[in-house]
Amino acid sequence: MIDRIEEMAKRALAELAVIQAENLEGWRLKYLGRNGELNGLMRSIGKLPTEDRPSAGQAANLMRSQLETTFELRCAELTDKQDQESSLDVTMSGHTAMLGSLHPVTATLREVRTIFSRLGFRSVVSPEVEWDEYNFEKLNIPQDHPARDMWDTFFLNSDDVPGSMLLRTHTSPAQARVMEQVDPPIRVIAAGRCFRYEDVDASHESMFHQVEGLVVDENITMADLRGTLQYFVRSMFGADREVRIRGSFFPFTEPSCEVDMTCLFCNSEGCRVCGRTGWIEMLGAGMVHPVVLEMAGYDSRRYSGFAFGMGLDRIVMLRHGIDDIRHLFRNDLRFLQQFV
Ligand code: FA5
Repeated sequence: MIDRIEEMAKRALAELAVIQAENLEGWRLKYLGRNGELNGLMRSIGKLPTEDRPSAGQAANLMRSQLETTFELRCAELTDKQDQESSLDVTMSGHTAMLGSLHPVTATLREVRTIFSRLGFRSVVSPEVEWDEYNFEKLNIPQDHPARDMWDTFFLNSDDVPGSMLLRTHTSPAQARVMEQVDPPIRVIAAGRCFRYEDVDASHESMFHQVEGLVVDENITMADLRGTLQYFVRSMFGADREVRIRGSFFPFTEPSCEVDMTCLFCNSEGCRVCGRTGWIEMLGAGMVHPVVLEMAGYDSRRYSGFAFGMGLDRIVMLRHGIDDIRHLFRNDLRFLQQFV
């Protein structure tokens, strides 16, 4: 009997050594199952002479525990192998990566840059944290000028003069910075964040974006300003848009103007968006003030120029029919995913 048990165990272990994962359960039933070979042998121990039964029973129990242990080890080995192989399975479908997308303000800014680059405008950057000198003084807005009230902002304490550093209220300081670095001809745009102490509502934020434009050369006139902005408006909003120029005031341009375009929503019929006027305000602009040219070291009898500053967020709102500027900066994915 002991020989038969040993022969059976040898065969079982040899099969187990080369078995594939899908055959493990079959092997277990064949050798260790209720009706398996080992139980068959154990049942026949009862028919042995009494004196042979203990040694045969002992041998059978020893074999059962050896077969069970080896079976468990083999199961673990094959499962590990399967895991490793499956992690390298290049045919398995992967996890879908969450793709980000451009914020509507960034996407629109890229388009604005492309349109102006076609007219030969270079894009420059200018600091968001600015000196009072560039945000105001060099733009013909001295300390006590009432226009400062319109552009109140967040002041920072600098080491030298407390309050002389601030978060810029517009992108116009870029004008002074560019003019102090290069000689005409100049044709640049500068875009970025601006900050104001603001009564926030659907069209006013305390942080918003502007795009500044500056052209300085000999013989630049209002006609160049109008032609440039008309080209921009029609490229951005369609060839049928008209542009209107209204007189206005900015301390750093003379003459100054506001530029409107025909309302997109009602085709100039008059609606809620355009306040029933048929026109939508786009930006502030004007001819660079001779005082500003002189402060930059230019001869204002030789050079003239125009500048404009438009609210980028308002352009985004017009393009996408967004009725509240605050949606743009709340980082609500339900809003942002509409622009993917
Ligand atoms: C200016 O900031 C001037 N620097 C523009 C300029 C540049 C004039 C060059 C002449 C020459 P104003 O404060 O009007 O102007 O702002 C220009 C545009 O910025 C506005 O038409 C509007 O579209 C946008 N804007 C102003 N304040 C806010 C605000 N709180 N939230 C969102 N957009 C704003």
